Amino acid sequence: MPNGAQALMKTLVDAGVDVCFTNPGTSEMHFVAALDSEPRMRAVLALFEGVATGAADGYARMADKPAATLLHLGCGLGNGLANLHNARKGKVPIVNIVGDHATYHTQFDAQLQSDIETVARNVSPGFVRTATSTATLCTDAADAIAAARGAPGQVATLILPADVSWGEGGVAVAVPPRPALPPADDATVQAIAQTVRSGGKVALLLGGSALREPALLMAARIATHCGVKLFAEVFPTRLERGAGLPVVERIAYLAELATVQLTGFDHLILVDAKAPVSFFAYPGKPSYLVPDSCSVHTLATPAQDTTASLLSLARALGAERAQPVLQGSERPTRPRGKLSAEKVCKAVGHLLPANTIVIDEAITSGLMLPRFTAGSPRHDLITLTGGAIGQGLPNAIGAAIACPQRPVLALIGDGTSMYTIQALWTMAREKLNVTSIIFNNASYSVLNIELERVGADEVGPKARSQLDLNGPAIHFAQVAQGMGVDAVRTSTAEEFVRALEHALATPGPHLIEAMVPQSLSGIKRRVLPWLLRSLPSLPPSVARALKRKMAP
Ligand SMILES: Cc1ncc(C[n+]2csc(CCOP(=O)(O)OP(=O)(O)O)c2C)c(N)n1
Ligand SMILES: [Mg+2]
Repeated sequence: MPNGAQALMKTLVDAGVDVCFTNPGTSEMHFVAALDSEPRMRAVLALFEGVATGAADGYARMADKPAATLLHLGCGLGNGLANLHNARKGKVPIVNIVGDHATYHTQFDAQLQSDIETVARNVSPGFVRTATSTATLCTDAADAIAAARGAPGQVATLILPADVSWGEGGVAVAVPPRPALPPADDATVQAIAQTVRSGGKVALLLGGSALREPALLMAARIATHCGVKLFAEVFPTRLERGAGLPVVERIAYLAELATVQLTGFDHLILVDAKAPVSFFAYPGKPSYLVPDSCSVHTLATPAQDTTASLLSLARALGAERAQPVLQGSERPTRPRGKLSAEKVCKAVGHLLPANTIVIDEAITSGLMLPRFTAGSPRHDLITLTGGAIGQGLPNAIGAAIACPQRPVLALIGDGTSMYTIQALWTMAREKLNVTSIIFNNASYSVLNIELERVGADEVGPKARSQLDLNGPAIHFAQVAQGMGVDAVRTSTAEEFVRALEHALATPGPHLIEAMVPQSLSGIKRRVLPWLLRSLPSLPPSVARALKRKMAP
């Protein structure tokens, strides 16, 4: 008879959950031991829980099925919380397994005792369960797996007490296949078709699963046939883009620019997306970004089949056979001279291999990435869904494990990279085909902009130093080499291009440190708040042209 952990392992892999990102402790030792009882389970060690949870997130975004995590009690879960938060916002499925003290041990309030369920509820509102017996453990696990991959995907937390894990008499349980999602009902489709035909200016706002090829193609048919604009949510979980795919305009991060994009529309139709709101509140500025004169309609919720819903809408509009407009193939030229963030993005667009998984956590250094990669060969783009930085490097681990044949390119800010820099060690250990590009601008640059935007008028040296990474300066190539990753520091575009060519042609992980000035500094940074404030008073066409220039 297997013990609880062995039966749990079988339940997981039988349900297709065959990768586990771990950072274990004593309470998880029976789970760790059970890994060898199940050859189908791949176990990947992360040296910080934020790496394990972010890897599980990146894995599920690319594999379209959950991985498991293995975390150590409430404290380990707490360390992993930021990336579970990003997964929750991206509706990404994760089976989040958290070890706990033996059930009879909790009464003694030992050193690591804490309220795990309370920590978990923040990122796992739909499913938190503490297993209470070995006999029922796998039923709990099956429920967790079903919840994780439910409609929509979510983080499902299963708390695993040590004695439940080591107890004899575990019984593996089969998990039923994921039920098909329903499409939008006919009345909704007809009402929205009527709205589209009404003659007003209409936009579709696509999010979640609607940013994958089948839904995008259907939306693009509607767009061509009916003159409808296509927007994508600001931070997609996974966006399929590039040459041969439909073009969608992402809603801008800066609320002022998003307002420019949405001005003039009479109807906004949501497809697995939320009506746009400002990332933060700013004194005197609106939080809700949809203009008062624009009405919002929902074609499909995250719990519905977006492709089928768009197909129904296309049929209702006679658009299902329209030729969608697709992005043509075009690449920027090879950049030259002193390196800048813009030239890094240009080099990426110049060299991007087909089917690359691009992870954008470059913050201010990635502003030109969408423009320079728009016509590159088709690729997937993963973005920072929940705004909690430190997602990108861990995501790259998971994406590379989910798709071992595809190159993974992670573009990461220097400040951001330091949250989960240990991810590099796991990349080296697992020999993953990941190229990490770190933009070393020695600054939390974006926060300098935010400082001005929130209207903080007295900015002294103590405030400035909270946003400055220059003392001591970090040498990322050396940091990476210290963790076993092939790495190089580059200061010119020529060096960078050579390094990227080498990284893309050579298996295993690479890191390229790009020494760059801040993208928005000096006069540009000082003018920005003024420019943003003046946008509402400019003619819409001028405002739109400015938006395209600032955030293409
Ligand atoms: C978990 C978490 N902590 C802090 C922040 C606040 N924050 C947002 S961006 C940022 C700095 C990013 O710096 P960097 O990666 O160097 O990008 P840059 O601004 O220089 O382009 C910080 C600290 C956050 N978003 N998430
Ligand atoms: Mg920086």
